Amino acid sequence: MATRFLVISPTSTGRCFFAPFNETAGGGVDLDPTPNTITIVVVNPWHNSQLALDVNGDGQVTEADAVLVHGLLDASGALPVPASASHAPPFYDVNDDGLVSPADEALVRAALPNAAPSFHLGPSVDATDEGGPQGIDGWAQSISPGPINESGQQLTFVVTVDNPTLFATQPAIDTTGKLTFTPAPNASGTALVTVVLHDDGGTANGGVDTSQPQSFQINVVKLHPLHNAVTPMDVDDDGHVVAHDVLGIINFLNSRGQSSSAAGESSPSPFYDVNGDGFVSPIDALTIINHINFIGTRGESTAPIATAHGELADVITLLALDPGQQFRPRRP
Ligand SMILES: [Ca+2]
Ligand SMILES: [Ca+2]
Ligand SMILES: [Ca+2]
Ligand SMILES: [Ca+2]
Repeated sequence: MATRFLVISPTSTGRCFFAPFNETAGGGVDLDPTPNTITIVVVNPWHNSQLALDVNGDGQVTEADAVLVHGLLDASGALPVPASASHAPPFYDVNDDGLVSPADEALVRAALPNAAPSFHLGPSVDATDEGGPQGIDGWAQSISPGPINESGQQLTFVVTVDNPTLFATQPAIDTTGKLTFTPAPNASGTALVTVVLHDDGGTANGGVDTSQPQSFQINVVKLHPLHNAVTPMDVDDDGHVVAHDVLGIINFLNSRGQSSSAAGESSPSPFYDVNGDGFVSPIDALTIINHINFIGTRGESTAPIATAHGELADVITLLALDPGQQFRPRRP
């Protein structure tokens, strides 16, 4: 129930008029000119005087009430309550100002509990262990904090991975939906990545600030099987480049042949393919030998040089004479 105060001055004829709510002045009712001030009580037919936020009159304040108001709004911004309106739902004019405007929708939405954010995942992703940092713009789509009145909420993707060893930098998704991660060199396998989206709208009054989880896969393929993508000459991946790394290659060649394809190897290590050409050959052994010799002559290495193992001289001599020759180095 709205109360309107209307000041009326008598006309020159001694008669005056007033206009009912939302009607054009002049079409009203004759009044006795004696009083010069009257109070007119007007009922706003599009205002729910019992529960102002309950637009559809069902006794509850829900998203449906906001949707009703939103559906009546247009580019004009504010629609006057029609004079012909009857006092029945929907009661669009929440703030009882005689207009249906975005302010009415905002009042309803402000009273609603926080709606869960939502998004759509992109497809599974393939990468190689040597691919370096990966970035896929717009990978997550339809990122929303909820209804339009929650557009100011801050969003955060929370990403968990069941196989974190596959990554040098763990997968992450920013608020634009860009997916980033860096595969770990030498890694291979599949990670199941689970994603939820949080907003900062809170959980008061039954609100929900977290989306349902969604999952996708990142498949990491080792680009060069049997090749150490981190330290190519460290065949056994023990952190040192020494004669034992050479011997690993020699033994592999003796058992498998002079030049063996690295493709199809089920085990990613030892890393016999030093030069990463897809084959294990005497060249791979020579690469390490030359390196050890070079470091040794420069006197720069404090690493355990191969000569300490006693086999290096044999390897150097035989491979230098004939890189294609088969031989079995002497065991200590
Ligand atoms: Ca209004
Ligand atoms: Ca929300
Ligand atoms: Ca090593
Ligand atoms: Ca090779």
